[in-house]
Amino acid sequence: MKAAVLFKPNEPLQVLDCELDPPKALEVRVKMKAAGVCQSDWHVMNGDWPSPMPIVPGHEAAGEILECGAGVTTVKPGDHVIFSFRPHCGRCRYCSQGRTVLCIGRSGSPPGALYDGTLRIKHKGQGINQMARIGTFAEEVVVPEEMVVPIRKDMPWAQAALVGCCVATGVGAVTRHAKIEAGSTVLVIGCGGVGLNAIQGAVLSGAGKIVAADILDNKLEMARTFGATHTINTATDNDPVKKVKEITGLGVDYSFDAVSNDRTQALAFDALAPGGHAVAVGISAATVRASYSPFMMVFAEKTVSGTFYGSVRPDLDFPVLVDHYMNKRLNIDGLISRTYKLSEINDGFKRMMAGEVARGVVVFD
Ligand code: CXF
Ligand code: ZN
Repeated sequence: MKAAVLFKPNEPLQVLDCELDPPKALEVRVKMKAAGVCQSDWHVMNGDWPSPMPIVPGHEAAGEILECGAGVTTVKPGDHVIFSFRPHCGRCRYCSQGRTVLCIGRSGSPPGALYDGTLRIKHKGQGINQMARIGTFAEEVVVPEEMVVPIRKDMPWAQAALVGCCVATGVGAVTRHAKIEAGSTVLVIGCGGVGLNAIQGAVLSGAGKIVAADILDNKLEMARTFGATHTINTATDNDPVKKVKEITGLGVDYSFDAVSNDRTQALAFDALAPGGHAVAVGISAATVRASYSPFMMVFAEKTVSGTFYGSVRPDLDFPVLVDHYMNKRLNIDGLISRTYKLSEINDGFKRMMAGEVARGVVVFD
């Protein structure tokens, strides 16, 4: 089978013929059907996030179960699944609380390998890691059973793939993490895959004004089609906080930062109304620091929090998000700006970094 392999940060991916070892107990072999191209893959590829090498990047995908190892009970060959990039043991204190994205039960195992520490993808005998233990830019993968969520079979593949990262993260940030009230005013910073989904999460929750901020006009136009009522280009507007207050009066009740650098975090905080809540959603490079005014946190009772994976519980939330799409309550078609073959993967990253696409998706035969 073919897989796109990164041997060193800042090198292009190489699409190579690889071997795949069969699933062991509690593992499944999955045929990849569609895989989204996400900024997080780029963080691995450019060395922002230290990762074991060589590695197959990719973590947002859907596929079909081909084979189940001993003891697998939740899926069977032929099932359609969406990958969940967070393992959850079901037993640790966080899983017990229902906060499965914080699971610590698997933290002893290496990040790019199966739980027993072995690598299943090989190229000429050399073991290849799988990003987030998935590695979606491969025709087939072996992953732990708990990292796939079965879904209805009438869900189209490319749309299903996006549920696994940007849809879950953006919608979940609003509906599962912040749990905004109907009528709330909302600011969303960064209108890529995650930000557009935060906007539609706000629409689903009955938000009032939804202000979208980005540095690119094409992204802001897209934000309008996803439900933003107002837009701010922060590259050309020299006082976006003032603009948010002109639109909303006091500032927003909730801000969602899909970028999470020092400047966007400052905007997320400063644009809040008294009592407001700023949520960091996007994952920055590990070195980024941000600063807030503790004075305002106290006197204006502002809250700052972070959400990982939109605080979703994949087994519960993915099938619901899929139903929302099938019932036309979520727009996923509009996120898919381009599709690629696996052989075009490097072009997919180039276009993402040029800001040309909301999401590019690799579609497999
Ligand atoms: C990332 C987080 C770290 C593992 C891979 C996915 N999240 C979203 O893109
Ligand atoms: Zn992602």
